Amino acid sequence: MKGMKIEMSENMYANSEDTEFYTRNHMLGKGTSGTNRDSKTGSRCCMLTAVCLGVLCAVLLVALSLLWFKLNTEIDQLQTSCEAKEKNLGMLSQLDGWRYFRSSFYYVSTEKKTWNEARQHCRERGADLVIINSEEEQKFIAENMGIAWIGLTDMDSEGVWKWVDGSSLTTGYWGSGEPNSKGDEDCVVTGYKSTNVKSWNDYYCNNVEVCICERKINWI
Ligand code: MAN
Ligand code: CA
Repeated sequence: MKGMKIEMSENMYANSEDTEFYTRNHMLGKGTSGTNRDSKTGSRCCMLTAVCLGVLCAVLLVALSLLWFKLNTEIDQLQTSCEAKEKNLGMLSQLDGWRYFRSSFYYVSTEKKTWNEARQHCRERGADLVIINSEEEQKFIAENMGIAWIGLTDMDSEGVWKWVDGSSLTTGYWGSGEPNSKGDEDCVVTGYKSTNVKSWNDYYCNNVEVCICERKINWI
């Protein structure tokens, strides 16, 4: 049907062109042969170009769809394999006392130590005192946790809280009324007074407490 329509309209177009050429050439006293044929060839050429472009578009569309499908499949596969790896890491870490959470291993010491000794204890295990970057992480470490040292101190400059990697504190989970140091409480514990998420207290660095060590995973 479509083919017929195209052919019909093409004939109509050709016919109207015939008439136009006939009239023009008749008035000029010329025949209708050469120029008319050129025009017909031109219009066929246009049509062919349009068809070619259409086919090209269709091919591109199919290629893009295939690429999109392939990419999505690969992303799905990667996600599944990452989830499986995370699960394995989680299971493995429980074996020797380390717990896994979002790209880090955590370990709670059994012995009580001063803040400096606690930091040393973590470093000897390829870790450092924990740095808390989110509420989720704070919730994770606060779970079933009493008082424990974390990697936060203002021992270099009173009131300027720094993590053990040198970064500044942005969000703190201080207990009510904390920090309240008068210059003598430069190290921070979590789990002070309550099991609430907001449970940090600035404390004497020479007090002896258990500590939470964190070892980040370098995926690269
Ligand atoms: C109270 C509070 C804390 C403080 C300790 C020191 O519990 O004032 O902020 O760190 O005493 O023992
Ligand atoms: Ca305090």
